Order: sequence, then structure tokens, then C-alpha cells
Amino acid sequence: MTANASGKAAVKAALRAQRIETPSWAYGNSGTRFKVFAQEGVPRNPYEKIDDAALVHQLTGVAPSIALHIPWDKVDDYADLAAYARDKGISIGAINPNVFQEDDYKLGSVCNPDPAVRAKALDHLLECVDIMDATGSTILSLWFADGLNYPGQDSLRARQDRLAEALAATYQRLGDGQRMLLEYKLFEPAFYATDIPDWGTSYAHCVELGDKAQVLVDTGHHAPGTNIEFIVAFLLRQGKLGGFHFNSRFYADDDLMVGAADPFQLFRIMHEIVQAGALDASANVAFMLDQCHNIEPKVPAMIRSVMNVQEATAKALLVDSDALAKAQANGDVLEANAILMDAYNTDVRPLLAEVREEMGIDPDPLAAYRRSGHAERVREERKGGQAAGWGA
Ligand code: LRH
Ligand code: MN
Ligand code: MN
Repeated sequence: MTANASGKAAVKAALRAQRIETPSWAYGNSGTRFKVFAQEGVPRNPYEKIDDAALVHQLTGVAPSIALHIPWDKVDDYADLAAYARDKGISIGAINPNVFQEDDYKLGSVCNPDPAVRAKALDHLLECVDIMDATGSTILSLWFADGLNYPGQDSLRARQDRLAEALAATYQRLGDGQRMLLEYKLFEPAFYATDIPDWGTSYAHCVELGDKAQVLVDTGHHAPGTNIEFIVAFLLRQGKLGGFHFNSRFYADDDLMVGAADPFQLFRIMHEIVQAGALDASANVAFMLDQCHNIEPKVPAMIRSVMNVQEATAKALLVDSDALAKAQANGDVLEANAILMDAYNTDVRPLLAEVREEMGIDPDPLAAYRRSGHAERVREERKGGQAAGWGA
């Protein structure tokens, strides 16, 4: 399918304006619970993670922020870290508190039956809002590993009360222009029950909290076969879609490169976004990656991931919306489906190459990366790279 000239200009403008956030932890060493395979040239500290994220932005033109995970990215002076990022041409994105990696959290963090542990977890959440203030971050990205392994282990209902209490206290602390996104996950690390297992639980808490609380959809956190684009469409309609953690999965929370396992699903999600006008920055949907590169080199994998999101977005932008609306109104099932598939089956790589050239960057970011000599340089410079945070 082809867009007409003015349509093509609008598609290109939307692609130029797109913003995709990369996660600091994807630049560090990672693995599974069986083994972390250390790679050469991996960042040794948060500053070097910023260097890598800045390079991804330089080569793709659409990844101008980096999410931090605290304390994985702990530094003495967060304002200094933010200034460093600014100097490199990027900014600090979402701040992700970590209330799942200390012994105290064995039975949960904000849902823990012990009030002292709950207080400790809340302190950390509030400390992360301080870090938002220091870095200029506008998003507190919350994920809780809280849950139960055995029926009867704790009261499902009391845990919801404790959760609501901690969320409310954190919400109160948010300043103007700051918001909190509440991530859900069906499974892992708890096996019997998770305290925020699904979008409905997250949504209900966010509604109770107010406008500054929205749902975060991590594409790897659902039961297999879940229709994620339906969740996206519903949350957008309610003004409660805060953002994404994009990644791919075949079986569980695999955290593979986005668009690798199921590019069609990514397209269907982006189609809902585009149809709702939510690609526009004014819609405030944060497009963040949350993935690990256990066996592939990290910076080019991140570039590939950003490009995969761009390709899905370009295809979604190419859907002939007028023709689709007409076919839908006419109840023309085959035509409506054909219009969608036409867009999906378009090779958008030449269009994206044009967009990049117009942005003054290399039309082939991966080739530009290989030519940059970055991999060879950091292999020499950086010895003993940092683990992403877990499994090390
Ligand atoms: C949990 C999760 C959450 C964490 C990240 C490291 O599975 O998706 O977003 O912060 O992984
Ligand atoms: Mn996530
Ligand atoms: Mn996850």
C-alpha cells in the first residue's frame, strides 16, 4: 500500500518525533538464574551506561532518555549524573525503585506482613521520588515482586490494603509534572499469587489514586495468548495507559529483543496507539524498553530493538484509516482485515532509511555502529563490567 504525498510527510514526521527509552540495566551483564555470561566492554558504572545509551540515541535519533534502576544505578550525586547525561545529549527517564533484592523482602515489600519491612520499602520509594527531583525525571516506575507461594501463606485481601496504603503515601509525595506508573505481572517470582497480577488490579489502584497514577504494560508479563492490544485500547480509552515496557517472549518473561518473537503483536499494539492518537507526545505514553541481552552484544541489540519498534510504528502509521473505518462500518470483514494486513506486509525499511537521512543520521544505524569502533574501544577501556543487577 502507498500513502499519498501529504500522508507520507505526516508518517515521516510522526516517525521523526517518536521517542523510545532504553533501560540502563540492558547495558549491564545479565543472564538467567543458571548463568550470567559476562561480555567484554560492558559499562562499569552508571556513567558508562549513559555513554552507551547516548550512542544508541546518536545512531537512531529517537532514544533520548535512559531509565535508571535504584540501587543498581546508585551514585553519590544524582544531579551530577543528570548533568552528565545532558552533556551527552540524553536525559534521565523513568526511575525504577528496587524493593525485591534484599533478604528483608522474602515475604514481600509493601505487602509484607511486617510493618517494619513495609516502612523500609516505602522509604525507598520516597527516596526514588527524591532522585526524580534531582534528575528531572517525570516517571516513577513501580514493580513489586510481592506475592505468595502457598495458599494460606498470608491474607490476599490484607495485602491489597497494605499495597494501597504504600501507593497512596508515594502518590502524595509526587510533585507537579511527576507521575507513577504501576506495572503488573501475572507470575514470577511468586508462584501461587502475585499481588498485582494483571492490568485490572493495577488499573483499580490507579483509579483510586488519581490522575498521576497510570498503568504500565510490560509485554512479557501476561499469560500466553493474552490479547495485549485489547488491554492497550481499553486503557487508552480510560486515559490510564502510562507507558510500556517493550520486550519479546516465547514462554515466560523472557526479556528478549522487542519485535523478535512476535513482530505482528507489536504492530497490533502500535496500531491501537496510532488509532487513538497516542503516538503524539501530548498523549504522555512512555515507550520504554525493558529487556536483557544475555547472549547478544548489548549496544547493537538495543539499536536493533529501537529499529524494530520503529518498523512496527511505521507499519501502523501506514494503515489506511479512512478505508479501514469504511470497511468496518460496512461490516466488510475481509476488506478490513486486508487493509490491516496490507500495512503490516509493507516493507518500511526504505521509508525509515529516508527518515533517518532527513534527520541527518546514517540510514543504517547498525552499519554505522560497526563503523564507529565503539565495540573495539570499550573492549580495551572497560575491564570488569558491571552486572545488570540480578543473577550475578
Ligand atoms: C519485572 C520487570 C520490572 C523490573 C525489571 C527489571 O519482571 O519487568 O520492570 O523493574 O523487570
Ligand atoms: Mn518491566
Ligand atoms: Mn519483566
